[in-house]
Amino acid sequence: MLATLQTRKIVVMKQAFIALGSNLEDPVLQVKKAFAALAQLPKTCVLKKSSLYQTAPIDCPQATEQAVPDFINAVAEIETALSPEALLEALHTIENAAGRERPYINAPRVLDCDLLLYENVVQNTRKLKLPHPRMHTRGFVLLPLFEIAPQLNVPNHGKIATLITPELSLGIQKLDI
Ligand code: PH2
Ligand code: MG
Ligand code: MG
Repeated sequence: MLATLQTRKIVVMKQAFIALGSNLEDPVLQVKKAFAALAQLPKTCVLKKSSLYQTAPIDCPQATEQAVPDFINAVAEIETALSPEALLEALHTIENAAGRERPYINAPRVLDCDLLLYENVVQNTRKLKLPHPRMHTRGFVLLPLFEIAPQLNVPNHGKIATLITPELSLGIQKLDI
């Protein structure tokens, strides 16, 4: 009988923050669908969702005469038992399911899901860099992140409140939806 007993499984949940962005094919809908897709991930719960923000494109080359459309950005706090690498893989799967194409760097996109932070992990591998290497310079990440985690410390960069400057907040509008 003893041989059939199972050992108890201990699941340790880790805190992570995900940035969402879209500037193609109904961006508001894309970001809302992405929140729902995060909630469907295995071993994962969505703890907080920021408001949606309309943001002017930053560092986006213009491939044609047409102006680059504004983005909708948001941030989610999740709790997950996935490893950072497994979570990253899952985020790519969500992007691909939304129809993400990558014709050139920072091209307009249906959906971008970036892993910003995973606990206080600092890592710099080819596959994954934590914290996200540009997050501390981007208002479209910092403002929604501050909304849901005002006390947050970004490893290597300090308190989120000190990272937000008036210049980084230009061209960003919180939406009432
Ligand atoms: N993402 C980028 C580059 N520029 N600009 C805005 N406003 N929002 C984004 O999500 C964004 C960007 C690369 O991922
Ligand atoms: Mg990105
Ligand atoms: Mg990305």
